[in-house]
Amino acid sequence: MGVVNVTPDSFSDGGTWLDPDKAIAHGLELAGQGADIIDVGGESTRPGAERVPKADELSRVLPVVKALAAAGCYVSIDTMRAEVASEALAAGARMVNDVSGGRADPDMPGLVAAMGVPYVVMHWRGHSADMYGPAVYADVVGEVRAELGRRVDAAIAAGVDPELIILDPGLGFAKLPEHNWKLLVSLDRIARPPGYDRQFPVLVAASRKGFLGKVVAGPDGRPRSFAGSDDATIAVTALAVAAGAWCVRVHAVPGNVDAVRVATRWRQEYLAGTG
Ligand code: PMM
Repeated sequence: MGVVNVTPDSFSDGGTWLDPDKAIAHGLELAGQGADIIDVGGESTRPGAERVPKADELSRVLPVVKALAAAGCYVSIDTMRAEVASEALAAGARMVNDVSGGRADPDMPGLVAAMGVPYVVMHWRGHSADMYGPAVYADVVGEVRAELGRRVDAAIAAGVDPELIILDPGLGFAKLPEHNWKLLVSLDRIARPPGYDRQFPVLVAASRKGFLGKVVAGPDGRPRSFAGSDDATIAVTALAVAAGAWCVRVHAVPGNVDAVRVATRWRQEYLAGTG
């Protein structure tokens, strides 16, 4: 999944793709580089971000979704608002990526159910204005699983087909670096919330996030720049896919496509060997 943030203020690429023509060209470039899904978003969720008015979000994403869908891209709409999701689906998007997992807008699960599209349900504890206040866990993996499980219950109760639900641990959203790493090494547990016998597909969105920049900090201890974290992102992609992740959401596609291919082959052999 390649990211097209049509925002002035996303943490790693804010402002770069705000112009619709540039955003469309970028989405086409990511698709040409091998992204199977193009995720278009019009509201930044960087720490401290305030909400964007719905009209602004719509005017940012709709022309981009429409053009990319018309060009044959499989487009995902990254939004917490049911009305934005609805209009984006009408404009040709085929999947909904809701970082609030249905919590920000109670109409979202019903809309997704009515449209019958894949639904990314991310773990979330509140809006980005206070990103780290709720980052308090006694057992981060257990709590994220339980809270995701309740979002899955709510989605299914609203009529969403369980086959279309994708889970996301929400790296960086109410998570400190140590929480992100614990979740990354527990993807198999994230895939199976309490009370469910099935494995849901898992999406991992570590790309360029600050916890990666810290691990590859320079000798002076300064975290790597956002774009300077792209190789670290590729490393996470390989590890996450080898551990069973279904999808990775990334800003720079080419190296990640190779990592997905290598890790998929690795996992195939691993699964064959372990019966
Ligand atoms: N992170 C961001 C935006 N959208 N969607 C999902 N499903 N999971 C995420 O972790 C996620 C997301 C924020 O990062 P960005 O500014 O790079 O888009």
